[in-house]
Amino acid sequence: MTTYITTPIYYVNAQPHLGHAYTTIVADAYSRYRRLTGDTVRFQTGTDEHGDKIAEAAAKEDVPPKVYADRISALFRETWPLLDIQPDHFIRTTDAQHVAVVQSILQQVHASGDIYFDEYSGLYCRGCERFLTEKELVDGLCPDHQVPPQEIAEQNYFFRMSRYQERLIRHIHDNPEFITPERYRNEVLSFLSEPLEDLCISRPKSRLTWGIELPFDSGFVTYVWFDALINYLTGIGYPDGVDFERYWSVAEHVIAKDILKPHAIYWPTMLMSMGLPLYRRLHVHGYWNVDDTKMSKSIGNVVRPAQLVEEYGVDTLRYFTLREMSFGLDASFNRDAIIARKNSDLANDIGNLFSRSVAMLQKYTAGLVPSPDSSGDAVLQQAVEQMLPIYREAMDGFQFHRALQAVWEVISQANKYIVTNEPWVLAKDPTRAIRLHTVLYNLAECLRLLTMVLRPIMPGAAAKMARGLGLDPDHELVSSLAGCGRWGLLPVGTELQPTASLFPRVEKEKTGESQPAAGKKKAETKAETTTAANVLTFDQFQNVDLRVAEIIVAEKIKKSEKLLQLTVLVPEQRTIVAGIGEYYTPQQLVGKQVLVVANMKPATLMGIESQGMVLAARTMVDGKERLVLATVSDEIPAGSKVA
Ligand code: ME8
Repeated sequence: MTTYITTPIYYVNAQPHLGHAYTTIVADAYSRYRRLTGDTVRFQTGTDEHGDKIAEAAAKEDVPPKVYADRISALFRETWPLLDIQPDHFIRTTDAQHVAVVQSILQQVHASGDIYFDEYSGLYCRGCERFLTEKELVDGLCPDHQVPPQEIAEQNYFFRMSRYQERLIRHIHDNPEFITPERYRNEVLSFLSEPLEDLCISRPKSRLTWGIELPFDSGFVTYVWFDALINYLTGIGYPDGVDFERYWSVAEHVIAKDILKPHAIYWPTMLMSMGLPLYRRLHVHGYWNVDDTKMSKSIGNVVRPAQLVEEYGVDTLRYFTLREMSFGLDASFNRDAIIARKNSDLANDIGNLFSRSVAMLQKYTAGLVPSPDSSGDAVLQQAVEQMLPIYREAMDGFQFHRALQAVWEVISQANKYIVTNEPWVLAKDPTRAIRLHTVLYNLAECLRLLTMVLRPIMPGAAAKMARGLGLDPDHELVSSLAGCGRWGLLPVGTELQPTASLFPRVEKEKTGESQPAAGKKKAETKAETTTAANVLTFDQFQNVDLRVAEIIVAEKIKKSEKLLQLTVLVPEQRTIVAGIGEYYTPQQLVGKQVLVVANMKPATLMGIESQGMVLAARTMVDGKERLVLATVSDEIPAGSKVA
C-alpha cells in the first residue's frame, strides 16, 4: 500500500509556533505509523510565500519579498529536524516548477470556460486572504481575526465553483471518510446547503505584484488559494511525474479548522474542473490555545517549538501534543501540564517499567533474554493482543490520544505484573527459576512490542528502548508491525544493553515558573530560626521524604575514590551521588534496596546532579571510619515511604 500525507504550506509572515509544530508532528507520526505497517510513504510539508501578507511583512523589514521568504522558509525547514520530523519533500510556492504548473493549470481551466472575468464587490479579510459572506461575520468582524473586513470592489477573474456544488455534496455523502472528524463534515455540508458563490482567483497588479502572473492576462496575479492548494500536486511532480501516478489517488491532507473551507470546498471543486480525482481524506484538527487563551503575537503568548524541545526534550513534546489534544477539538497548552505528563506518563510509567525490567534481567539472567515456559501465564500477551487492534484503528483514524491510552493500559498492566509476580522473591528460590524466567521473558517481549508502537510517536525514545533490548533501532523486530507485530518473537538469548534513563524527571523549579511566593518563603525562614537546632518537631520530621530506593545501576565516578553514581528507583528513576565508594564496589550495590531522603534540594557533585541522599550508619572498625548502608529487612516495592 502507499500513503501520501501533507501538511498545509505555512505562510512565511510568521515564525514556526506550537500550532504549526502540532500539524507537522501529526503528519510525521502518521507517516512513521504507515511505514511501520509496511506502506511506501510520501510526506510533504512546505511554505506558502506569495500574497499581501508576505509582501507587507517584507516591506516592513525593507527587503525584497523573495529575500524575506527565503529567510522565514529556512526557519521552518530548520525547525522540523529538531522535532524529529522527517518530511520527504519540502515545497515552496516560489519554486520555478510550482509556478510553471500553476500557470498551466490556470490556462487549462480558463480554456475550459471555468474561469471568467467580472466586476465584484465584497467583504475581504486580509488575514484569511479571502472574501467572507455576511453570514460568516460575528458582530461585523471576521471571527478568526477579530477585525472588520474591507469592502472591496474591483474587476477580477473568477472560478466557477458553483458549477460543482451538487457533485461535491454527493461526493461527501458517498464518502463518509472524506472529511473527518464528523463535526467538520457536517459543517461543510451545512455551508453547502446554501448556494455557493464563485471564487475570486486574481488580484490586479496595481494592488499586488507578489504572486504568480495569470498566463492569459499579464495585468493580474493569482489569488493565494489557486496558487497554494496546487502545491499538493506540484510537490509530487504533476502532471507526468511517477510520484504523481503513485501517490495522488491516496492523498490525505492534515489541516486545522481555520482553513477548512479552502480545503473542503475550493480544492475539490478545482480538482473536478481539472478532471482529476479528489484527495482521499481531509483530517481537521482544532486550535492549540495557551493557558486557555488564543496564541497570538500581540498577547505575547506564542509558544516556540524549538524552546520546548530545549526545555523538555523532543520525545516529551511529541508525546504531550499527541496525547493531550483530542484530534478535532481545541486543546490548551501550559507548562504544568507538560511537566505532569513527563513525570507521570513518561518517567514513572514507561521509563520506570523499562528500567526496572532491564535491571532485573541484568541481575537475574545475566542480561540475556531467558527462555519462557510455554505453559506459563499469558497476562501480558493478552494485554498486548487486546491493545494492538485498538491502537491500529485509532492511528488509522487520527485518534492519537486513544491510541496512546490503549498503549498506556498495557504499560500499567506490565507495572502491575511486576508487583504481583515479585521477581525478586522468585529469584531467591532456585526451584522457581522457570517461573522467574517466564515472568522476565514476558516483560522483555512486552517491551519489544511497546517499543514498536511507540516508534511513530517518540522515535528517539523508541530507538533507545530498542538498543536497551539489544536490537538495532531499525531491526524488523521493532520496526515492522506487519511482519513482527505478534507475541513471542524476541529471540531467547538476546543480550540486553545498559541504557541511560529514558525520561529524567523535570522539577517545576527548573522552568523558573514555580518559585514559592515571597510570603511563604519568609514564613519558612522564621520557622527555621525559632526552632532549636537539635530538636525536631513532628511537622519537621514529616517534611523529610524518606523512601525505599532500589539501586539499578552503580558506577564509579572518574577521578573520585569516594563517590559513586547510583541510578535508583523511588519508584521513578533518579540519579544519586553517594560517598560510599571506599566501602562498597558497584557490583555489590546493584539490586540492593536502601533508604534515601527523596526531597533533598538537588546538588551537583563532580558535575553530576544528585537528586537525593542515601542513608548509612557510621561506625569505627580498627580505628577507621566505616559506612554501612541503611536498608529494609524484606524486599518491598521501590518507592515505599518510610514512616
Ligand atoms: O493558512 N493551533 O498558513 P498558516 C493549531 N498558507 N494549529 C495551528 C494553529 C493553532 N493555534 N495556528 C496555526 C495558511 N496552525 C496557508 C495554508 S495550504 C494549501 C495553505 C497550523 O501559516 C494549522 O495547521 O496560517 C493551520 O491550518 C495552519 O497552521 C495555518 O498556517
